[in-house]
Amino acid sequence: MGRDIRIIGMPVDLGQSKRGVDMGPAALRYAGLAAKLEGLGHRVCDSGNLEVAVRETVAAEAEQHYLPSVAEACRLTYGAARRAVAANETPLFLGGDHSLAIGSIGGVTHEAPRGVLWIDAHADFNTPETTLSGNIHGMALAALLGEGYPELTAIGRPGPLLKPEDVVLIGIRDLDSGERERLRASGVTIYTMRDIDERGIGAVLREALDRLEHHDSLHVSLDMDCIDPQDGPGVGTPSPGGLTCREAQLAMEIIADCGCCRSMDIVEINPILDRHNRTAQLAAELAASLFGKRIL
Ligand code: Z70
Ligand code: MN
Ligand code: MN
Ligand code: MN
Repeated sequence: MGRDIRIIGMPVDLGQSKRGVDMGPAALRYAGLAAKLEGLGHRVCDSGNLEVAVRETVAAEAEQHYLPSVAEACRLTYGAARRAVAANETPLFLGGDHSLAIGSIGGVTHEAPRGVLWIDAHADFNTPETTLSGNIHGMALAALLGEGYPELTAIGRPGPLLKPEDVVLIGIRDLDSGERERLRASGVTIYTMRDIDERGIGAVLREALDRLEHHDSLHVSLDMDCIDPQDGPGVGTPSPGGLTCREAQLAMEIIADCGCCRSMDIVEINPILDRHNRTAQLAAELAASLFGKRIL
């Protein structure tokens, strides 16, 4: 039985510094995302893009790293996520930078918790105290766990939107020093690139899913900088030593086998830095694998 997939674009680029991430939703649409999912038997409905301030119109927020506008974008995303889940749809959020996940994950967990697979080179676990860049996309997961700017932790509902036992990080290889200390103390499960190199992506993914077994729904938050820059050059913060496209495909196929992924983010694609849209094309193929595409 196919799913009702709801595509929701959120072209926020204010959570980071490089220009071009706002073009991510278009790049994913041009890569044929909806047709690929329809080809698998799903019904796909595209809501277009949610509105977010254009950087040039909120220059006065620059010194606060655009916190008011990022928070507003997350509130809109939260509402759209909540409505999709209430309509029994599977929302697919197209970023934009990873700050949008405060809204998407907050909204999809409004009625009931779900497990989160956060696949990223980074942990996005900074707070205003530990950040070196000031960029809010590097604080998104910390905010979901209730730590950081009150403007971000108050979105949607009071209290932490996730518990540490609801979250598994995969693909991690680039942490700031204060962020590393916070992450170690947090109780979230972390699989670094070392774990993947030593044990293989298949074993790591199966154990990650076991860790989230107490949830019957999962959210996959896919930061495309998890991919090695050789295979996915079109991201704002490329980090060497990442997942190959084959490892990422296998990860998606193993998650698909569990049948419990009910929402997804695809974030951080920067078409200006990409080559012939290949990072968006890979992301669209990964989404297809996550939602049931099989080789045989
Ligand atoms: C760094 C920071 C980051 C994504 C880069 C990088 C964070 N730790 N997150 N790309 N998605 O600025 O906080
Ligand atoms: Mn990220
Ligand atoms: Mn990242
Ligand atoms: Mn739980």
